Parts: sequence; structure tokens; C-alpha cells
Amino acid sequence: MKITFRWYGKNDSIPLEYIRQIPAITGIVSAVYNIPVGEVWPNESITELKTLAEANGLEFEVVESVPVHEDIKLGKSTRDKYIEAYCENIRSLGAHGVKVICYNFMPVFDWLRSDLSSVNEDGSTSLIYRNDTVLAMDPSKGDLSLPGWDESYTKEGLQELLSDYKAIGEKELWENLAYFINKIIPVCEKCDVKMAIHPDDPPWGIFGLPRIITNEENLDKFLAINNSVYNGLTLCTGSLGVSPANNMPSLAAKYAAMGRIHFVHARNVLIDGERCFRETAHPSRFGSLDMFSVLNNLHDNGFDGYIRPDHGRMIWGETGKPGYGLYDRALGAAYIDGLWEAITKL
Ligand code: DNO
Repeated sequence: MKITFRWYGKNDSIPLEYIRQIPAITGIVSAVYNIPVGEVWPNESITELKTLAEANGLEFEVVESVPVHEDIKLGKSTRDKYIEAYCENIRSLGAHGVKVICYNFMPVFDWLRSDLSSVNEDGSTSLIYRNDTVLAMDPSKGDLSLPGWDESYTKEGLQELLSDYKAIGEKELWENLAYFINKIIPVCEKCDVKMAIHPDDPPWGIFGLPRIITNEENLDKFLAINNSVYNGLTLCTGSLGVSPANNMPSLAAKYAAMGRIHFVHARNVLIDGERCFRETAHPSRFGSLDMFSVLNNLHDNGFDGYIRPDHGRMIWGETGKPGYGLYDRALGAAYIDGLWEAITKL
């Protein structure tokens, strides 16, 4: 297992020099950010990321994300051109030594929270989700801006996109996902790049849009679309784990035994109501997830992929990208490393 750390490129306020000082981190997880979704990433940009990482003693073997163009999710006639560009990105990332690509298939919006800096008792702040608040939001009014979202839509563009999705239910989204997967996986096999789909965060439909990577039944259905080992998962404990029906240690054991987990996002969350949760410090006792059992089951079932500490709180007065500060994620990395040492020596 390799412990990695997400880095948002040269615009990230956290320097690579700091990341290399976190014990146990072997590499960065990054992406080319200044290219519109659906286009081919310039070779120079990929080379630059790799060179910067290596100059700091870090590997660059995991990309998060290569975003999927909405026309692919919508199954539009233009999708083939975007899939070809996606395949081109897989080829060039493979040629640069990238081993795993994390991506998601969530319509329009990526991850969603109702508040990005809710104050905890100890003065730190966390990302939280309150169902009532989210139900009262209306993205078509164009006044919402949250960090996981593609900021490039105009108000009209977003309204048009949301209206295109009126024709897409879960069934259609599954069909469009299967079409995409069956086109890209043969390329991944040739280039030795493993795909790791990120679960929907949160794992339920929002704003009337379908979400399908949400639970065990659907993960099984997803993996069965194409049985190649290159068609795999990002096991994000905090995304799936906010639904009490998702037993994270058991999902970790099952999919690791199948050899289908290529990347793990380790995050703890406290479920504090129906469809309500608060992101916490990583150790088990602060949240609802048994992080030890997740890691132990990964280990016992042969997991040998990449892991990264996911969203941290903001602590020690740090400001920055919500969920992606240095300090709490570094504590998370040290915790993961400590658990792993204990597990491997037991
Ligand atoms: C949130 C992240 C996600 C993830 C994408 C993968 O912090 O885990 O935004 O990067 O969903 O495509």
C-alpha cells in the first residue's frame, strides 16, 4: 500500500516541500486543472506535474480526476469525440507512469455539502451536510457556488444542462456509463492504467438528478459491466459511509478480495441525523466509521493499491481549500500509517 496526498498543482497553497515532510507519503495525487472538461491534456502539463513531484522526492502515479464530459453521461451523439479524447488522456497518462485514474459519473455536480466551515466544539471547522438545507437549495437560480462544482457554467448553461437531464433516469445513466466503460477499458488494459470510479458523494440523488454509484448492489452492478480488473473502484469511506446501509469494513473486504479496489479515500464522518453528517478527525472514535476494521480488512484481503487521507477539518487557524488543508490531512496520514504498521505486525 502506498500513502499519497492530494495536491492541486502550482496554485495549491500547500507547497510540495511541505508534503514531502509528512511521514509516509510516497506520492501526490493530482491533475491538470486548466483544461476544459472533455479536452486532451497537453503533454507538457503532465510532464511538469511529474517533474515537480519527482524534484521533491514524490511519485506521481495517481490522477484525480480526469472528469467525464456531461455529453457522455447524457449519452449525446457527440459523446464519441469526448470518449476519444478521454482515451487519449489515458494513453498519455500511462506513458508518464500514471497507474490509477480516479473519476466519477455524477451528473452535473460533484460532491455537495450544506456548509463548508461549520464550527466544532474545539474551534476547528468541518464540512457538514444537512438534508433540510440542501432540499431548500435551487441550483438553477445560479447563485450557488461550492468547491466541488465546475465553475465554468453560466447560469443559462447550467439551466440548459439541468433540462437535458430531465430525460435521464437511473436506467439511462447506467446505459451511458456502460457505453463509456466498455470503450475505455480496452485502452486501459493496453496502457496498464487502472480506472477507479469514485462513489457519489453523498450517495443519494440530489436536485432531482440520478446518482447510481451509491451502495453495494450498485457497486456489484458497476463491476459487472466489465469484469476486467482495470474497471475498479475508489473506496471512499466518507462518501459511501454516510449511508448506514453501507457497511464499510465489509465492502472493503469484499472488493479488496476481488482485486477491484485501486484507490482508497480515508475519511471519517459522524452521522448525526437522517441524511445529515459532519466530517470529523480521521480516527475511529470521532466518527461513525470503524477505520481500523476498514484498513484491517483491506490488508487481510490483499489490498495493494494507493490510499490518501481525505477531507480534513481546518485546525490551528489554517485557511484554504475546504477539506484540503495541510494539518488535519497530515494527521490523517500519520494515523493511517500507524494503523497500517500495527496491522502488518499483528
Ligand atoms: C472530493 C473528492 C471528489 C473526487 C471526485 C473524483 O473531495 O473526493 O471531488 O475527487 O469525485 O472524480
